[in-house]
Amino acid sequence: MNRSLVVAAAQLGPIARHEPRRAVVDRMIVLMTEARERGATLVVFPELALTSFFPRWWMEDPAQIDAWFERSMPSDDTRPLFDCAQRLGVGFHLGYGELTPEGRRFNTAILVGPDGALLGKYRKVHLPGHFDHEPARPFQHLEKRYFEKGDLGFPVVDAFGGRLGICICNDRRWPETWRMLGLKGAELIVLGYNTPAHYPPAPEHDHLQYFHNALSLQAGAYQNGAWAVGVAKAGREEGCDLIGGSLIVAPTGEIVAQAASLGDEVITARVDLDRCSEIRRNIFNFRLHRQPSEYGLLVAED
Ligand code: CDT
Repeated sequence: MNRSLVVAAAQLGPIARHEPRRAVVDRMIVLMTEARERGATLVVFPELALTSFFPRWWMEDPAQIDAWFERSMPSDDTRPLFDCAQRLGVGFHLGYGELTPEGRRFNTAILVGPDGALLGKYRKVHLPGHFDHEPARPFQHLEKRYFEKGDLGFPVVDAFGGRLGICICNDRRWPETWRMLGLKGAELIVLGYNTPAHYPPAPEHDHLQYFHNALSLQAGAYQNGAWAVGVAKAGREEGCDLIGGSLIVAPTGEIVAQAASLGDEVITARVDLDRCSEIRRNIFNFRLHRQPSEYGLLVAED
């Protein structure tokens, strides 16, 4: 059985604070169409892809906060993206702010099949930033205020001829994320990110922001023998620079495709899922070489 597919990373450039979702969806449809023309059957969009990266703003009014979230998926605004995917016969990954019927807020990503079916959902576990207003910062990073920690664990989904895993942005920096997905057999791990180029608590690392992104994806992919696709929301968004450089990484840790702009851009790569075994049968043969009896501290609470 041929287990290869063309995967697209559909990077989005900046989204203005008052840009309507429908306008963003139109941009996404253009990218999805180009991806399909280039042979893709899976298109990966960024984290919180439908809006500006709102955790940069302090907000107190619950109604104002809720306005950044989706109460249903698809919605009137997002249905054209689902319709386009079905028409083109492509699946996609989409990150968005989820408001549940119980009023809970999550930083969520879904995987949708070429027939429009919801294949999987993930809610971000590692929420970076801070809870309180910190006016000394040039911009806020209030994910801890606006989102609850995800409650779905690290699910994997059997789809597209293989096993897929999802994580979101800051999750990619944590080896535990990758290993959880790797232990579950994920062969293709998709993720979106919004990463400011300036990190106010440690500005001496600003020049390393892109390096740390690539480092995390390359190490995570290699150490678990999985393909990885990381997709940026990029460019100067409401005065805040976000790194770009969306990338597709092979199980060997090699970058096989990389975005060159800070705007809307599609990159593609042919992903042969059988290549995961190059790593998993050898250097990272978990069954043969892992030593879990020595790793207890990794799951200790303190
Ligand atoms: N969206 C997101 O998780 N961004 C963080 C920014 C750094 S922490 C303030 C990231 O890990 O890229």
